[in-house]
Amino acid sequence: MKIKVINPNTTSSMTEKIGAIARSVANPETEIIACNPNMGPVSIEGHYDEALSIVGILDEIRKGETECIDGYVIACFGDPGLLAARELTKAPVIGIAEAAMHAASLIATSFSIVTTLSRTKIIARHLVDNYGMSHLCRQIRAIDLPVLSLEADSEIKNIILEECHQALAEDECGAIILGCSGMADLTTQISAQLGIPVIDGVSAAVKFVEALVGLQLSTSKTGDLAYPIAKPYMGILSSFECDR
Ligand code: 2AL
Repeated sequence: MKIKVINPNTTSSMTEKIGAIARSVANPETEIIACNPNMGPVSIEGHYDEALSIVGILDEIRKGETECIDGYVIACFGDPGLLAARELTKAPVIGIAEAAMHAASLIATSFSIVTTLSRTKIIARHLVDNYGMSHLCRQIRAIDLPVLSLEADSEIKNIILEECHQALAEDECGAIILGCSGMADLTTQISAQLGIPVIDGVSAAVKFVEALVGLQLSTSKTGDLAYPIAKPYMGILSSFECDR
């Protein structure tokens, strides 16, 4: 099985980290293809970044359809472009926020999210509400450091760990979700120190894709997730025209 893990930002060091985590949890016979678009923001930290990252994500899904990909992971905690991506393919497409929240809901009756900048908390809140997880989500916390500091600053691990300790002490949460794909490599260490489940959405999404493919379940092409309606696309988006 081939799973394409798309880091929607254009920072290749993050893509490599995400790919390594995905490979570490994937079944031995699963091939992980980690990639990032060649256009778009270096990190996704707001609605504008998200909106413009989606074009690159959809381009990677479109290419994936010629690469015999069995399933896709969108590895940004805002799950940008998730439903649009599902329109382009029959293969399962899983966002890391939805994967993390669904995984948390199966092993705990409450969770808190620890993310990067405060301004991204509203994006996580919208997703929590959209996914019907409001009754489980105790708190959305931010370390107030940018996404790319996760690449540059080794001290940041301690800041995230401290925020997770506070979540455990103050939120009455049964699990913690790390709300950025750049934190994917920290779950084991933080979970061991806190003694509660700490969930990384990249790993959860890979395992959900494997499960869905194993169950021979594909994205429904009935209704709103049907392939996009063929029509002209103008200007710089003309190559995104769908002709099915
Ligand atoms: C993210 C993420 O997962 N990747 C990125 O560039 N921005 N989301 C976040 N809340 O930090």
